[in-house]
Amino acid sequence: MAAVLGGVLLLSNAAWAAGCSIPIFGQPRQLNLDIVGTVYGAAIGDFNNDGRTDLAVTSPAGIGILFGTGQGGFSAPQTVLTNVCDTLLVADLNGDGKLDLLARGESGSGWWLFLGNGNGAFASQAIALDTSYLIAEALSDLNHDGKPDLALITTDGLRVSLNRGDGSFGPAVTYSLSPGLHRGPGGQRLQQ
Ligand SMILES: [Ca+2]
Ligand SMILES: [Ca+2]
Repeated sequence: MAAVLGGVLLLSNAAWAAGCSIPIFGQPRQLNLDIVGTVYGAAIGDFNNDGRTDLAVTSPAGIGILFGTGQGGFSAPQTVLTNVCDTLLVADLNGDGKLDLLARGESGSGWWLFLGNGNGAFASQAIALDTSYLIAEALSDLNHDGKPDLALITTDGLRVSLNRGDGSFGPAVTYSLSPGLHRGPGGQRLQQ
């Protein structure tokens, strides 16, 4: 498990007790990261394909990558994109074996697709996504075609956009949700 709070990374090892399917986390270990300003979002992945898990963070400086040392540490952040984003999702969106980033611009100012080149650098392109009334977002292969799709929880319901295979997404299909599943912007459950 990993979480970034301010410029501090909290790591905790997970273990499974015998016969138990719920992981047990050890005491968190704190790493001070050289990140200036507020961290808006973070995601993990091997962005330079060296077999070591790296950390991507978005802050007022843009998107930075902290390359994993493989021994629990990270390099100083390297700003690889100057786009200021408040949401960061990771998956190989175009199926080339290199991790890509999908990010929402600051305060909902559009979405960006950052295609990874496998050495920690990214090419950026703006993409159109209807993310109005957004509460939460996730990437997952929802139709079992091997391509990560985009699922958005909005106040209108579950909005699913299928990946075309090149990192772009088709038109959204909205599924209604039980009112009990709706949550407000602060995470609170809305009244039915
Ligand atoms: Ca790596
Ligand atoms: Ca890719």
